[in-house]
Amino acid sequence: MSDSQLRTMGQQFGRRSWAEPWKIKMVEPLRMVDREHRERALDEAGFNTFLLKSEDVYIDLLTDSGTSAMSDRQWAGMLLGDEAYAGSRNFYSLEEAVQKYYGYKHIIPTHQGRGAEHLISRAAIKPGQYIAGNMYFTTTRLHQELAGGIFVDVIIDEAHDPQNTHPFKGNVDLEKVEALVRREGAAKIAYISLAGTVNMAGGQPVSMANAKALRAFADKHGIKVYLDATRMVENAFFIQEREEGYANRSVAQILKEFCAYTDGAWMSAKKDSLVNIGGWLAVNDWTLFEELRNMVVVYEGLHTYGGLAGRDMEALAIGIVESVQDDHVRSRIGQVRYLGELLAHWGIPMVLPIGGHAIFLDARAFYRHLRQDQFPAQTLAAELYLDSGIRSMERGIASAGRDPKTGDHYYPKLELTRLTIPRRVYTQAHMDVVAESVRAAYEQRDKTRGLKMVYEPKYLRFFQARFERL
Ligand code: P71
Repeated sequence: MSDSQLRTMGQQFGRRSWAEPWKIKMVEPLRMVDREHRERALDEAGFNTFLLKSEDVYIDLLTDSGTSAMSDRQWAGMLLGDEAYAGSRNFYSLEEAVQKYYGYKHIIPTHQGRGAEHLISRAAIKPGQYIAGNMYFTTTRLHQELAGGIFVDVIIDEAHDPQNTHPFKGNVDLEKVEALVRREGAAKIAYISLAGTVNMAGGQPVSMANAKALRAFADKHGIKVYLDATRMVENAFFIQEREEGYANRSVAQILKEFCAYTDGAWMSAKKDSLVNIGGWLAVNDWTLFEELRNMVVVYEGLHTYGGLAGRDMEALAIGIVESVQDDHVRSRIGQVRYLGELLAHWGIPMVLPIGGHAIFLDARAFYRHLRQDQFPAQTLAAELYLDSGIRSMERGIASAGRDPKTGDHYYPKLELTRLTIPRRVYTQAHMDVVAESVRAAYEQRDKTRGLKMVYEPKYLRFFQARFERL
């Protein structure tokens, strides 16, 4: 071998290179627009990346939700759609896949995650009750609050510190739950809301030991545990990688064991399960299931389609099987890690350890001269778009919204800009372009001005809020 300076990624990391366990058979051309066009587009979008037209975006890292590439098998499944109003055979494929891989008894399809959140929140929360959760998620907490519940964050403190490298930063702090139970009494706790790879913490996993301990705690007090299974497959990969005793268990085995410590789950299948639309709700208790099955016909559709077409349910059933393959998860998280390692190597501030679905840039550390109510993370999202047409998402003060009691902004500890990687969509070369753009924004950080909010909708304001430069 010559002593050329060019080295593969694997060589740079001192290992053999790996590659994706698939090849590309259909492509979607991307449109590249110039800086002047981007300035106009961003202005028209009120500096909110949610309001950009997808056509004006080059590399779209807004979300990993519903943005995955389906496989040839899934597309073939679309043609097997049984579009009967009732009892579609695709519902039974879906039910079987959820039972087999997640292990719950009774399944209700929903159009996406928040459809399921709506139903479980209404059925399981009495007004005035508390929900203890390992960090809030926007739609989850909103549905809990709309049902009259009060959300209490019980994630470990490490999760709020971007630099802390705890391997399971998604863990529940049992002492915090215990304190809540002592203060309010177990009857005032509607349930424990446990999420896999906690989104707002940076895609950070929960350990199996924590899930087990939580189960024991919940049993002692007669409290239910419901799981947000949206990215639970990715969580299972981290357990395989990091937790003693799991290195030789498959992702599928770990997933099923973890779910067994919970009483039910809701799912946005648009993430782990590799589909563009879909969700479900699953519980083991028959009485609760009957209530949910009754409610789904009011809000989503009949209990054998829940707002989905037959073809969507088939693609989802196949997506579940593909999603739990070890090779798939390893390369999916490996791509996120590739981008993260480049950025970390260049000293870019971000949440560590690198999470499952995204890189979360620490916007507070980018823009030390901006106050949090000058929207640092929103500013960084705008700057990245201007630099290269990359679309990211604010996950800071704009996303956190306002305290319903006082009307003040919530001031979350984490002020992050998320670069979310869709599954099976972009290549390593795309990741290189993204990394260089982040570096360019970082180099400009001292010259960057913040934003002010000039329009604020009442619910989930970050979706439609508008901003102007200060
Ligand atoms: C994400 C999304 C989609 C989203 C939602 C709200 C604001 C911005 C983007 C959705 C989730 C999620 C978790 C852990 C439930 C949902 C709702 N995430 N739980 O990260 O991450 O599911 O979108 O299918 O209704 O971009 P839904």
